[in-house]
Amino acid sequence: MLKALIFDVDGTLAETEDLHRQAFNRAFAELDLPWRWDPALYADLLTVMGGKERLTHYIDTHHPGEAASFQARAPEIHARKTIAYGDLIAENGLPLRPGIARLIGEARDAGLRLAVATTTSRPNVDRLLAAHFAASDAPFDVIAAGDEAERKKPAPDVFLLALDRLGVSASEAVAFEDSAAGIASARAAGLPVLATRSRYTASHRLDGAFSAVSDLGEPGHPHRHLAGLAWPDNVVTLAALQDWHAGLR
Ligand code: XBP
Ligand code: MG
Repeated sequence: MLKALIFDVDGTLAETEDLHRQAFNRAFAELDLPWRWDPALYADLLTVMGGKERLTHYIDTHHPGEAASFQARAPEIHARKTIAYGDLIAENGLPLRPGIARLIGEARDAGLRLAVATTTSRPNVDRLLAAHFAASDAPFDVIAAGDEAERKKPAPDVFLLALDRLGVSASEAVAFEDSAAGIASARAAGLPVLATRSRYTASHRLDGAFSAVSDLGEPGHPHRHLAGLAWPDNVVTLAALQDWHAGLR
């Protein structure tokens, strides 16, 4: 029986990655670092999951001669980036992706448990959710984020942590992801994965997902089906998810 839905955050709940990019650039400017990540460079850097890890990868690959001094500052730069991200979320009122609020509501009405399993830092999750849900109506029973998991995606750690905290098995849940690394992480945790491709994962292979779509869709605003299982009226509903999941046994 389907007991829980587990959502990735960046690129899945909302198209947040470009705000992360802008937050890095804002932190670089505030710290007088002559660096600027344009969308093309950021898309390349996104192969490294985790903002701290992404920053140190950038320093090692783009500023090897000064790596020692800059690496020492990486925690400070990333902390400043996280503050900038929170400001950008407040400034931009970033919408949730199509179908996210609807499916979350359907799941809650049906008594399913909801979790987040993300590589991003916990403050970033809190700020995004606070922009869309009242504190008294927070939808997620479990949030597994950032450095709580020993290894970043594509390791399964953060999804295993979410399952443990939910108290359900992988066979009782479905994961939602937007990236190749996220799909690999959820699959390594034994979870079936529904992939909703995002702007920064346009070139990603979504192999491993049992269904890949442009987004969850809304009544009257059908998604584009990309691969795998197709959905009635091109809208992912809880009822359709439950029907598919019941057929797995
Ligand atoms: C996406 C990530 C994160 C964000 C940046 O996480 O890889 O690193 O890009 O956030 P997910 P931080 O898709 O798993 O939500 O700087 O806080 O890492
Ligand atoms: Mg993601």
